[in-house]
Amino acid sequence: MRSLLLIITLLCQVTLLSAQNIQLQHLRCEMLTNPVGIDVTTPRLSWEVTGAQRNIRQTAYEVLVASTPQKLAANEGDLWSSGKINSNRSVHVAYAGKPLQSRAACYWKLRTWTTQGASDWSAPAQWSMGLLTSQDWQAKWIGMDRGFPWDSAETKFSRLSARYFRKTFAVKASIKKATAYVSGLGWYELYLNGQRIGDQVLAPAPTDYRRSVLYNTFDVTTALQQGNNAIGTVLGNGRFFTMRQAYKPYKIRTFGYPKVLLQLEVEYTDGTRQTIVTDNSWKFTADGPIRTNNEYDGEEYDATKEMPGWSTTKFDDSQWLQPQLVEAPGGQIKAQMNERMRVMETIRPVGIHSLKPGVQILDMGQNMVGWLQLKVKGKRGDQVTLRFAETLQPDGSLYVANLRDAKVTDVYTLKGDGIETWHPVFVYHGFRYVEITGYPQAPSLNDFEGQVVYDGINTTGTFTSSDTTLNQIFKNAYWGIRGNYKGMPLDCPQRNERMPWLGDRATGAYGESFLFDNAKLYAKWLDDIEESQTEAGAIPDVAPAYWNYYSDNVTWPGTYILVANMLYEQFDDEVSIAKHYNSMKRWLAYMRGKYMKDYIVTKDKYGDWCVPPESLQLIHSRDSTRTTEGALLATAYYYRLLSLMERFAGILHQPQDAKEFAALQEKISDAFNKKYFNSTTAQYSNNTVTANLLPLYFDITPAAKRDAVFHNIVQKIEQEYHGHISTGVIGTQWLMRGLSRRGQQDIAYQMASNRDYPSWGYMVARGATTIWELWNGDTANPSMNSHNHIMLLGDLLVWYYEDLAGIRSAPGHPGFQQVLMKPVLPTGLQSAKATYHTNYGDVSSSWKKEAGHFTWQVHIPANTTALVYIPAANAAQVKESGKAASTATGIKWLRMEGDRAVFEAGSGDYVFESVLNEK
Ligand code: RAM
Repeated sequence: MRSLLLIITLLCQVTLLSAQNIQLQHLRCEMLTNPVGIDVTTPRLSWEVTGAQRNIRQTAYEVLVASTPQKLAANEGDLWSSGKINSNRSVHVAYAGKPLQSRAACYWKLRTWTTQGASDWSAPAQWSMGLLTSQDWQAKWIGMDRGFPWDSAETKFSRLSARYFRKTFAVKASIKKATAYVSGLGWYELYLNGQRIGDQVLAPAPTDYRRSVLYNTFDVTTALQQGNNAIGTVLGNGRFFTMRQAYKPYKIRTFGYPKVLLQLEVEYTDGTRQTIVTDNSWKFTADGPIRTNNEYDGEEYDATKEMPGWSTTKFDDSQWLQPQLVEAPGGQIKAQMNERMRVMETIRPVGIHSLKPGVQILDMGQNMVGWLQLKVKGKRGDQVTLRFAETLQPDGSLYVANLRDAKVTDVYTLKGDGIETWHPVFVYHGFRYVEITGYPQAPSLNDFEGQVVYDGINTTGTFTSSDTTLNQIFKNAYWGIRGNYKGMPLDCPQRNERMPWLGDRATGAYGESFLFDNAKLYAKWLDDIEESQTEAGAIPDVAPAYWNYYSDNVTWPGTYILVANMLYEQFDDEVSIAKHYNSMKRWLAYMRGKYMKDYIVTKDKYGDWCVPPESLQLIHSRDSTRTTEGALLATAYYYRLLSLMERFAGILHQPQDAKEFAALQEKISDAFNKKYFNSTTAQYSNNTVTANLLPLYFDITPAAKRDAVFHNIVQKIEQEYHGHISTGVIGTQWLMRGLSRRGQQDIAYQMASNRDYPSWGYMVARGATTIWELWNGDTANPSMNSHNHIMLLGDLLVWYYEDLAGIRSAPGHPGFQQVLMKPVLPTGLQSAKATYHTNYGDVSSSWKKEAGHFTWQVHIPANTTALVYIPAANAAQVKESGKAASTATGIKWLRMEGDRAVFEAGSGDYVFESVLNEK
């Protein structure tokens, strides 16, 4: 009896101990933390299991979803009670409860069982449903389809004044919940009783408004007051009113004058409801402080025109107009499922100098994207003018030639009321320097703050190494990538372009996914791309197609398929593949029907865009030995895309399609080799690195010839380019992996760490703090020379993580459920350290080489395993935490593979050591 008691006590202790040690974190619904107003009816739930022990694997879970927090607390999952499910799945578990209705609030939690004990119930998380059908909307679109005398409404540089709307209404006591659903186009700000609602800026995310219009949802329960209330909204142009560029109507899409749709729903404790909607009972003015606004040209704010209290009940709106009921923009109204933009960071300027009396130049120390906030004191009517640029001219003035005709000018007119603090709201600039004119006193650094604006997504990756050039390139990439996220991935943030070009992100999106949790942004972008598809099946080069570029090439539109593959590999997102599969197939068929001749795709547009030119002044090379034939690029890419489609067909259980894609690949590779391959010299076409690399990397090259083709690539780089890059936007997407994974990591490292032309390090040596559009960005023609583009990165960031740090999702285990940890160790690089937050938690890898000794600290998140490749002559050389690795817990010796000892490791922290046999 006593021993039984003892056993029971012991068991309790063990369970208790386990319960404390296994924890659940980062509960997410549709990859978002506590999202409000979603419109996915089968949302996918994910969580992270953590614990200090090694080798934690989830064996089962139980999810509860309740309609109230009280029910959840009482363990009553009235919406869904999954029961104990034996499964190791902790990412994208599809909701399988009662059908979810519009407006439903869902509170959820879960517990898990693992190989190392069970968890307690997690802390609760929540999501809410948005308005799922068009019948849920009673609101009407309102606006004013004309300009005002002070607007330059339809000129080349038209900047409308912002439009203000307001309405007062009364509510009863005992509000249970109030929710606002709003779409204000191009961009809106929302106010209730004088208080700004939410921290989003430049919302909603842009779309082709003829196809989709996104709305945002806010819980405004606490912003309402008993009795009278006032609601207000301000509209800016954004991408909706783009008359500014309407001098090229064949090229640029504009959608009309700004308009808003807003619905505020109040739910009382007694079960009754009240709905306040936009209609012609609202009041309207365009005569407020924001005199002009435009994404490209800037914002002008006149504080003397402020309307104190304009979104409160006390305001007298008798002078305001009645808005018009206007036509709906046409697109389907949908919840914005990607993160809203916010001010994500603030930075202080590092220097200021006077250019001439009354004009100063401010240096932010970093090429950034967002706006400048200023603090200023002066007389009513004083005007401060701000102009922005990425670089300076030799005389210290702004260099604006590369902005083309974007005016990038903000103007603030003072009201003369003590210290005034201001920043614009309907614009962003890409800049490092600001020219300040008319500042009333001598400005000091403390008067300014740079506010960095981009999508509110988490930074997920860090990287440092013993090489300062690599580290600075990484930093430049980090600033460039985030600055160009604007609800869609832009090419650049500063000149009169700012377009979501597909080709720039083909492999870029993949590299970026190691630094940023960009899953939702890119899932949204795939929707944009699908919406831009023509009846016939064409996909444009820019999507949303604000620029009407349907040039029918393969390499730019092919990003559609490459990005879907990235979402699958990095985030285990099958839904995007399923959603877009038919459109992708349709596009490939369209291209085949129109442009494939004898299994060669004949049409191309941009070539291997931006190969390093032979002269420091040229934008594009004129030397035909540097450029690669368009049809070769198109056909090789088409082949690659087919192999991804074959894979997608497998995932979606479409064996017939898979067979057809495979058969077509075979025909194409035969034709390709016949047309471009010289088997005697083992060269493709004119023997550029790109021409040889694509067929080699894509497995078009006959197996027996691969070494010889690779040898040609290496020779070309070493002998003709002396260890420098010679590929453009296309070739560079495969270059660093292509070299490293065939044993030439030293050449890859040399390219990555060079500081002379052409290289990423050359940009660093010239003081760049972002990545340039051109390899010779400091000397080339300004007509196409942004200093904040990310397309030249190619696969560099993928290489940083997968190859240098050795953090890669193991093939066949999408989304990092198994991590392949196989760092390459280039001669001369002494250490590398990276962390990457996967859907399971942090993976980290930190290795160093010291006098023939290799030390490697690794962290593997719970519910994953890793294949760990340790450099060693044999397994016996490998130690873990000071002891023979073969005796360590959590790891299993698998085999020797070349100069690596391969172990399988469960989750946990490890310190591996071994002896290095460096040449
Ligand atoms: C430029 C863009 C973009 C590129 C196209 C082809 O205008 O900046 O980066 O994709 O050209």
